[in-house]
Amino acid sequence: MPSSDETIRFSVSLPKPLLDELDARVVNKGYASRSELVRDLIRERLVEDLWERGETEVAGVLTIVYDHHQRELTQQILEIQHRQYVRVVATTHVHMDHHNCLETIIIRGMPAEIERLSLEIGGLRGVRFAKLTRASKVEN
Ligand code: NI
Repeated sequence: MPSSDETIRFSVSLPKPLLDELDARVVNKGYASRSELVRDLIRERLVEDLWERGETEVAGVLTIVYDHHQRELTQQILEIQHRQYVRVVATTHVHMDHHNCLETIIIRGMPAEIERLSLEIGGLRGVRFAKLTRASKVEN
């Protein structure tokens, strides 16, 4: 019986063009091996599936760039963050120039709630960029 963290080697059959794509990615992204890349792809997919199923608490990082001169925008962003259905764990604020602020907001909660909060903040007038990075703990 293999232990749970044991690495098991198995072979995969791929059409040649797909393998070429894989190898090109290994080189371009600086992976040490095909295995390393395939492991990352599988983990990425597992995290995506967790978000899609929506049954487990996950974490996300919302990155926004906004114009802090836009009236009441900063206040609106703060008020949305203070709601109870998700937990804002941390925020980092960088004053980029005279107009623009960049903020990263780390959020924990159920996927749908994090998505909702991100859409709400991203849709505020004066928010010029909003991107949610979907993350989760990965067991293996
Ligand atoms: Ni600022």
